[in-house]
Amino acid sequence: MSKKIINGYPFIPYSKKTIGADEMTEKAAAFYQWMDERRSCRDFSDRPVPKQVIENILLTASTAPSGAHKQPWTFCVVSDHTIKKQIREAAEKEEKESYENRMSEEWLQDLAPIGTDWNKPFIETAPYIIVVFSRSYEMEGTNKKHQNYYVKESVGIACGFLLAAIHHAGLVALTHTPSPMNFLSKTLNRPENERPYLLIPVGHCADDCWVPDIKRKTLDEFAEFY
Ligand code: IYR
Repeated sequence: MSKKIINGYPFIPYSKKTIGADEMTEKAAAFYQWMDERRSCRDFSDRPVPKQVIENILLTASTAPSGAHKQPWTFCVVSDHTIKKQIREAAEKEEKESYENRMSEEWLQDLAPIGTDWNKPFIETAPYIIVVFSRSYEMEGTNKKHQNYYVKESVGIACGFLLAAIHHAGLVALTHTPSPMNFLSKTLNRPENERPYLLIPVGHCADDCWVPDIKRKTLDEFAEFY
């Protein structure tokens, strides 16, 4: 294989088989239709999921681009019942406070069509909870800090890949945002350079699963072509 050196670092050739316009059009439409079937689910089954499936979903997330290729993320996978129960209790405590005292009237009204409240049983029901942490810096030894770049953007993109991989595997997820969520750092004993980013239950959807009847914006509503 040929190699070339840029700035003293190795580069390798990257070639992607180009496809014709017809096949491209078909593939893009098919992928959109498939992704359009994805829904955030709150009704989970406790049916087990092979660990290897979760591993491949995580590996897919890790193919995301990141600032200076720092890959500033840690995915903590929780299947242990005791830890899930602990996380549920802590999340519900914060969420109860949020729903009852911290969220504005407008926010609560905006959430009404989604049907959420402070109860989060899915944290215990789903076979896996993926808690995503962002890493703002890396430590070299005990003293030297190395900054990461565009951390929120990078971790957000990785979570997008994760959700697509979960959907592709025939599973469902919820991007849950308990707030504030610093309790997750404590419960999972995470280091100082990590901050919780999202809590994502993953599993099969329940036999009796309901999602809000909401519509997505049309292309005209969310895209501008110049
Ligand atoms: N964190 C709360 C509220 C909530 C926020 C968003 I953004 C949602 O899309 C749905 C709910 C909760 O998870 O219930």
